[in-house]
Order: sequence, then structure tokens, then C-alpha cells
Amino acid sequence: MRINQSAIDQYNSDLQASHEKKFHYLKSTVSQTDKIIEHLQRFQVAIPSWALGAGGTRFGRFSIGGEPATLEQKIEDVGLVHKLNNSSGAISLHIPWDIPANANDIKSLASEHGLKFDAMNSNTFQDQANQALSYKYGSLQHVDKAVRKQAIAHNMDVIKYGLELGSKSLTVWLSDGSCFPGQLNFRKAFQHVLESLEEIYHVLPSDWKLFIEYKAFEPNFYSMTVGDWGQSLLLANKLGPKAYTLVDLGHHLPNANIEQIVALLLMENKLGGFHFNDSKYGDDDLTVGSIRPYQLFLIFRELVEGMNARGMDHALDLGWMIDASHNIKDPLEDLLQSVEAIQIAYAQALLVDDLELEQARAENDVVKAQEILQHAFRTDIRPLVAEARLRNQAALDPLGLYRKLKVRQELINERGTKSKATGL
Ligand code: RM4
Ligand code: MN
Ligand code: MN
Repeated sequence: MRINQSAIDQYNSDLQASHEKKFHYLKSTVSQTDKIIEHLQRFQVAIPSWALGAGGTRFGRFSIGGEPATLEQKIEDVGLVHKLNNSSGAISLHIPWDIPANANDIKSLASEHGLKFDAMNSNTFQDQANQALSYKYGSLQHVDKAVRKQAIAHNMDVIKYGLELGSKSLTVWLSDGSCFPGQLNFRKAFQHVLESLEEIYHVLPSDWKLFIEYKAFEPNFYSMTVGDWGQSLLLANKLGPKAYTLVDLGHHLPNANIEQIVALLLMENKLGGFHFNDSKYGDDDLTVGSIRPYQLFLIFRELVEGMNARGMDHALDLGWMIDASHNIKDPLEDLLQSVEAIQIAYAQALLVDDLELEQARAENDVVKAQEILQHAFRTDIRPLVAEARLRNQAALDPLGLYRKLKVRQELINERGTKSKATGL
């Protein structure tokens, strides 16, 4: 299914009058609206290929219907999201789930939809049917060199696929770790991961980035060999300038101060990528902003301020991606909600007056500093986000139009109720 521009234009003209009212009111109360809108217009968040079908838990999986069963269909689905919001112009692939049979065809299909290829993801956390050696006891950390070699070779293959598609980064997330005390020699495990990553880094093209994603627990429940930002940063620093830490919001121990982590990684020029989601308990992979919107805003505040301090381009210099899983919702609806939540937090972060905040800090005016942040967070910035979409020829209300066009039903008609997306 494809959405015509005329359907978007028609929908927008129906909503125009009510939008104008809200937008003009906001414009009269907030300064620098045009600058914020320009930032929003450029900002793109990549969609992972594995978030387009039903996720599940170890207890069950409930199909959504019309799931994309092929890489082509996954690209089509991201194309639908991007057509509606013009802010999801990239797809992130997971190998071997998304091996392209013909890279050129896949590339041209993606560009028809206005999509680029974001980070490539390797998978050494599952055994594949034709695989010689098992990752049951880890991959890059494994005590057996032959297993490490197999996992290194897989990452090199992923880079090759990425090169064919025009990707510029590799994300390595390892499930390596241990489930019981005594199982692992921590130092040896870490050292093996480092040596393995060194081999991968060695073949990484000079204009590529290597993102090292950490995770505190799951699937290993006693130790994770890349368990926190310290371990990831240690690896990135030892590897060199092409290696960066990747922060996934769901990969921390409860109540971690993620905004502080982000600030320091940016300061060290070692923040490379970002995976958005939300959680209440663990790696819940829920809709961005659905549980802790204030935390999301505070994180964005550090991102914006930290990127400005380094003269970084907000839209291009970090890898932005949603990493969510959909157990009960239509994934495409959830992704539209997540992108919107990201844009809201970003716009609110852009509202904050840096000089005023610094002044309050210099005077130890704790109340003022807190007020400045809370004022931005409590400003209903949604008309600005909608205006950015309007100026980008996207839908004023993407979710509203998605429902009006009955996109899911259309996808079910095309693909059936039983089609199943590969991935998690
Ligand atoms: C992990 C992690 C990675 C993703 C896999 C599918 O928990 O978030 O980014 O590649 O899930
Ligand atoms: Mn992730
Ligand atoms: Mn995760």
C-alpha cells in the first residue's frame, strides 16, 4: 500500500483552520518558533526492521495481521510511517533477519520511499539453523577461540551487506555474559570481547562508526560483559575514534540517571547512537514517552545542550533510532506515537534558554533552574511539531490519517492475517 500526497493534502486542508488557531496562539507565547520548526523539519529518527511485527514475551505472541513478511514489505511499512510524518527517513536492518537478496533492488526500493539505511545490526545472540558453533555461552567473549572467530566473521559479513546498501555504521549488541556466579572470568571475558572487537574495528571502513550498545541484564542475569556505559566507553576508548557508545533507554538498572550519562558521553565525544523506548521495570521496549516523559525531556535537554557545546549537527551527528517492541499494539501506530513523543521532547528541549539556566546555576538559584526546565516541559508544544510536518508536506495528524485511511486493514487485505515478520 502507498499513501498519495493528495490524501495528505486533503486531510491537512480539513484540519487547517483548527491547526492555525493553536499554532498562532503558541507563536504569540513562545520565542524562536521558526528556528525550532526548522530543527524539527530536519530531524529524522530511524525505524528498526524488527519493530514492524508483533513482538512477544516468553509466554506468548499475538499476531497483529498484515505483518511484513519480507524485507521489501518492511521497507514499505517504514515508507508508510515516513510518508505520514516525514520524520522517519531511515531503516535499520538486523542481519541475518534482513539479508538483501539483491542489494541494488533493495536500495532503489528504499529510495523510492525516501529512506536511507541506518546502522546495521549483527546478531550473535541466537543460533541460526546453518550455524556451525553455538552462542549458548557467548559469542565475542567465548572461551573457545573458534566461536569468537565465527562471531567476528558474522560482524564482518554485516559490514559487507551494509556497504552494499550505503549504511555508515555497525551496532554491536552482545548478549554475552553469565547467568551464575563462578561461570565466567570477568577479566578474560572482557578481554576477549575487546580483542574480537579490535578485529572487527580493523575492517570497519574509515567513514563508518562502530556503536557499542550496553545492557545491564537479560538474557544473562548475573553479569553482562558489556553491562553499562562504563564498560562500553572503556571498549570505545581502547578501540579508537571510530568507536562510540550507544545508549538504549531501556538498558539501565532501575532509576539510573540517564541524562547524566548522556551529558558525560557527549562531553567525551563518545556518544554515537541512541535507541529510544520507554520502560517501567526493565527492557520493556514500550512507546517512547509513555511512562516517563519528563525523563525523556531531561535527556533531550542534555543532548541538545551537549551537542551545541560541541558544535554538532543535531540531525546528522548522532544515530537516532527507535528500538521498541509491540506486543499488543499495531506497530505502525506505536511508531507514529513514538516519533511524535521524540519530537515533542526535542522541541521542548529547544525551548530552554541556556543563558538563563546558566545564570540561575551560577547564582545557586535552585528554584529558578528547576522552574526553567519545568516551564519548557509543561508548554504544549504540539502545534509546533504539527506545523513542522505541515511545512514538510506530511500529515498534520499522522495517526489520525493512518486510521482514516484504514492502513492496517489494507495491509491485512494485501498480506493476510497470518503473515509473520522475522525478528524478535
Ligand atoms: C536488544 C538491543 C538491541 C537489539 C535487540 C533486538 O535488547 O536493544 O539494540 O538489536 O534487542
Ligand atoms: Mn537497542
Ligand atoms: Mn533492548
